[in-house]
Amino acid sequence: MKKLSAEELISLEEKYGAHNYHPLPVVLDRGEGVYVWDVNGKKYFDFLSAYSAVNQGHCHPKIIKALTDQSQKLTLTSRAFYNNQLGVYEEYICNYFGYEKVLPMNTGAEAVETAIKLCRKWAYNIKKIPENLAQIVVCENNFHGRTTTIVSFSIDPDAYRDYGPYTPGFTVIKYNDAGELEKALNTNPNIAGFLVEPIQGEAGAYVPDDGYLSQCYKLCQQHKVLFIADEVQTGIARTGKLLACDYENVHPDILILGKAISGGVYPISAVLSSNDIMKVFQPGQHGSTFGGNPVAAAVAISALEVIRDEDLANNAFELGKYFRSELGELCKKSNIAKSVRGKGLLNALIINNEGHKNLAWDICLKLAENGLLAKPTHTNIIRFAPPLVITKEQIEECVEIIKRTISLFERLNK
Ligand code: IF1
Repeated sequence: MKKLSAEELISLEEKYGAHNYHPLPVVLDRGEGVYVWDVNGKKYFDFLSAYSAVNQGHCHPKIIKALTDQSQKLTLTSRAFYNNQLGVYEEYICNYFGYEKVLPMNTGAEAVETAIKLCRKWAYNIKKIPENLAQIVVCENNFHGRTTTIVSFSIDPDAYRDYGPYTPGFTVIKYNDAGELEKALNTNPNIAGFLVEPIQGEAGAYVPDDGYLSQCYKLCQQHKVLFIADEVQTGIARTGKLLACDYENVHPDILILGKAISGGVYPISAVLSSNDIMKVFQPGQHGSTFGGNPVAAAVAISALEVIRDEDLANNAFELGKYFRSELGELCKKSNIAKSVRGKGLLNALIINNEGHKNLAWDICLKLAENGLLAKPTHTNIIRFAPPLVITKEQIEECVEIIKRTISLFERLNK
């Protein structure tokens, strides 16, 4: 079979794929650790990590071994029968994160949906909120996935417009303002849960003030409201701790994980909680054909082992500090780079795009040319989130690439 060129491969997607994405014009065919290679053999640092799914690095040999070994033995039984991997995984992940029960799903959005259903059922069965009156409080600028219920409480028109009628039962409040949550809790007795991202990813690695999460957690406890953390993006060592909530010693009533549970090898998500909460789901009341399949179970155990064996949370913590301090220096001298924010290796550079609306996109094109892949969000923000296996030497090289690339735009802008 003839090898297709990058242009040919892009035009196939253009012609046959739905146009719900606008990718950088780079066609990848191989990945290893922090690197990916395009079809022409050009090598790049991956500073997106598939939106923080590839925390363990591309094609980590240990995770790939778990995948290939298990996939040759048994791939899927459905949950109509037991399999010899699931229970072992359930015990492993519960102990790993300090929970009593897990409910396995596949994608992040499914896990969020699961958490919403769990919270509502708990509200009616345990908290005794009158039927159909349960409210879940969510935050402005949230991103929790793409299903119809989840987009019902998005405030981004691209995410929700023309997808109505919308699922009711959600109250949107300002992020990073515990007083807003307190007000909501004091005015409505039917609040069942508070669903929050510990750091807002889509909003551009927007980090709330210290104390915000722990205050919200305390308020939830006082009002018998479930604190539900969406750590799909922030979890699994990305922010320099195993969970972003660990920074404030918050132990969510419901914890939602996805992406890096598999190291980007397989779609795996999970909802973790206590016996008392999870017991509201009885047989037949929730499920998934693929959730908890033997391949997923084997892959997830090995992906979580890699996080621990390679001490990736600490690496993300240390190298994240270094990265922000270097980019902070750049911002002091630059008329393009305004500020840098983030935690661990979930970071964003804010760009001054006045008079050059597509500046963040153009910088990303230039970064790619210079061997580093990153993706803009909102026209003026560039996300920098490399695999957590990156070394000090590698990240130094990346800082140089970023500085050199930004400097090209300084000259043009003057
Ligand atoms: C896309 C953003 C990142 C998430 C949180 C649930 C989900 C996500 C906190 C749903 C997914 C992704 C999806 C991806 C882009 C991406 C994203 F820019 F849209 F916000 F990472 F920053 N909770 N985030 O971040 O997980 O169902 O996708 O497995 O292309 O939509 P999913």
